[in-house]
Amino acid sequence: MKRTYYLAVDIGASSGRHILGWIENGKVRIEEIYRFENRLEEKDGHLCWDLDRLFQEVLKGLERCKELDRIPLSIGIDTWGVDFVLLDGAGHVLGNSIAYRDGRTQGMDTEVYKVISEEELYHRNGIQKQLFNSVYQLAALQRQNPEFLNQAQSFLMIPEYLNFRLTGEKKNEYTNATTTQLVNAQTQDWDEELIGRLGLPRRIFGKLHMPKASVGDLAPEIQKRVGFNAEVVLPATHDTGSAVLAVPANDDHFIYLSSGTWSLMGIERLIPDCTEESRQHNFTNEGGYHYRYRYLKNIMGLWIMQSLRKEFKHAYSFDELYTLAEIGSYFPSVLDVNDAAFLAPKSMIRAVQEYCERTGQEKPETECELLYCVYNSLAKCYAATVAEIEGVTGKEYPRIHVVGGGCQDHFLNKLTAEYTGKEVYAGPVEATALGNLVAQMLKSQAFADLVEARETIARSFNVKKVEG
Ligand code: ADP
Ligand code: LRH
Repeated sequence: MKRTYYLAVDIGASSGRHILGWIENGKVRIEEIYRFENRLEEKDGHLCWDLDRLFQEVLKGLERCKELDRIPLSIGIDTWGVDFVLLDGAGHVLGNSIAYRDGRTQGMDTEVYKVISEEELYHRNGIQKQLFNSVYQLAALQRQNPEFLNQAQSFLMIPEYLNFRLTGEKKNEYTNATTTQLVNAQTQDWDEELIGRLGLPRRIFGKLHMPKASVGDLAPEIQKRVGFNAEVVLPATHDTGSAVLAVPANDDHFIYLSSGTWSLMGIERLIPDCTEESRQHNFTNEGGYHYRYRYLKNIMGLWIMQSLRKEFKHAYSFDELYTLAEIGSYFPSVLDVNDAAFLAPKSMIRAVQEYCERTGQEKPETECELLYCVYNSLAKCYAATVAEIEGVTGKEYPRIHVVGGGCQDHFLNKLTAEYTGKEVYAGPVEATALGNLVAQMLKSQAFADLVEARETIARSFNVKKVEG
């Protein structure tokens, strides 16, 4: 029987991948057909994404489909949230594609709170305060490059921009739009009043489309280059939204941990919680598939490990890293992993050491000490977050489902099980791409609903219980 293929292009902060998915004998099958690196680059004194290179990588992955003679019915792109580009009337990007870790938003919270209090902002959209949220990036643009906002005709998040390059169509998508902090949690649409009060040009924010909406066919010149046509479809274009779609469980007795460059830990809810208590805990209510909400916290995550590894003299394997961390397990100092010092330091080693000095703790000197210190601190933060979720919801959650690249980290999984006292399940690794595929499969009615899709995922992938 001829297979129907779907293609997920999932681009994270550290790597991007093209994953083909199909359904066979009642199971979802996936195959990675292309992978590429993603990284921050310094340009004109700012940390930026190279979107032209990323777009070329997207095309190379499409060409691979043709080489393999596996032409997808549809294509969906997801990426990290909060970052965006402004386009002028001719569709050209205005300025550099500055990334969320750049320092341009320093002090922008104070500027925004002159117009709207921090409390009211949260009560309107329920999005956790992160100084890199698009609302603060836009405030930075208003002050540093007002000409771009004056010229801008469209505001596109990164996946939307890549879709535009593929199809010529500009379509804004709901799940990623919620990460801007400009979408009202009750109306699930752009908060026009807030946008007006902030003095942002209303014209740049287009109609919000939900996952499963069509973007359009590949543009003729793209079809010529890649050798086929396919419909570009909107998944939950925010990667975390896609990842949580593919958590292999249908009950509500678990906490998920989407583990990659960031650790996103939380639960799914049908009603947002924009209360003052929730704000004080800095939980977010990101918009999800079918108007579900992801009630979660951002934890600095494996970014700290990625950055340490880049500075180490040897390119250790993951098994070697676990051995080194184990050797360092006597080391007592604990980091607040969410401290701003770890967001984009010049040297992560120095940032960790300086944090320990600043907080009167012993300074890690060896790779073993550094690794254990970070692992231990991350797992402690997971345990504290679990306690906060249980405190705020008044519910107990017996299980944690870890998904994403980081779910392969045996050392961290073991510590997480130990410190939280919960049953920890690891997998699927490619949850984000899977969630992206699920939205496409739901669109083509390969699944009746999300419950069926999640059941099928649970059946299709080897989800391992972590021994604590
Ligand atoms: P993102 O999408 O944010 O770029 P991923 O979900 O791809 O991130 O996860 C990347 C992280 O997963 C890496 O930084 C690394 O910490 C972890 N990881 C990847 N492969 C492995 C592995 N084989 N063993 C342990 N950890 C891994
Ligand atoms: C994870 C993620 C997260 C955002 C961050 C910018 O990749 O999308 O949900 O907060 O990147």
